[in-house]
Amino acid sequence: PRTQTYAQRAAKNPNAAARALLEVIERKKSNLCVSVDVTKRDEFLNIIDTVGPYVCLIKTHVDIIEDFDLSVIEYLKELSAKHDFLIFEDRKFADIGNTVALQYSGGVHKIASWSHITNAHPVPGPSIITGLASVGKPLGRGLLLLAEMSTKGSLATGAYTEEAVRMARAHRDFVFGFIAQRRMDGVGATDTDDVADEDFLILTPGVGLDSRGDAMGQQYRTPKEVVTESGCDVIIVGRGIYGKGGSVDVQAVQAQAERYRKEGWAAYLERIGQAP
Ligand code: UP6
Repeated sequence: PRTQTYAQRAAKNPNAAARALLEVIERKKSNLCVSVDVTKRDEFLNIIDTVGPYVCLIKTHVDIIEDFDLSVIEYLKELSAKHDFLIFEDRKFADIGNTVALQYSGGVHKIASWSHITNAHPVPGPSIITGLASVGKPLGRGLLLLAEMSTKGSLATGAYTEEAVRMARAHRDFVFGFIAQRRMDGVGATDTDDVADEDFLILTPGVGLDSRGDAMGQQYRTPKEVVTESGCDVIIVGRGIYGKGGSVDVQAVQAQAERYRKEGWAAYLERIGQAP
């Protein structure tokens, strides 16, 4: 996968959500996912409408929106159709199967009904995948496991990361990739595992061009470090695009989105050995 094009990988991927993501990446020449971590619905929708043309994916934390109601989701879905991007609710599920199935399908947010992709911590073991798949698989959704984190002192390393990859390998009908900092092809595989045509997508947060971190343990790397050197597939950028939040300076946000899109795409072309 490291040296194949997104289009080549789309053609072979058995997971519908992964295929859809790879196809939109190729169509828009964008491996940029913007993480829209703001607390007011108007600002949330305004940023998404502004960055929409430049992204393959919008990542949300809907539970931080203060004035949330389901009309926010209706607008979000309209913007997804208007600008041609997928939606990823970064819910980081972490409970027993029965509870995560309820959290995924119900509550105020009804995540499964609108989010093409969501994610989970592997800490409870394989039952978390079974629980989420019972809701998401019939809807054609896809799941990412958090195999690593971008934060200083993260405990998701070594044997934990390897176990996460083994869990995913055993559930490739629903799990199509990882939140991680590097490629995971063949990680933790034994001699009997068939990993030859394994293609897990790697979506990577902790990306910034102007800063190496924040005051709360976040660590940033550049698109080149993430995509060219570590072989990741999608760069996830939040504050690097819209700063501290507040009022949205449309032109500045647009310029940052195009800047990160360009950097991410150039890093990919370099990785697959094509000159930009
Ligand atoms: N995120 C990380 N690191 C991880 C997993 N997820 O930063 O290992 C998420 C955060 C945030 C976004 O929850 O929404 O990615 C990063 O935002 P930033 O670019 O503003 O730091």
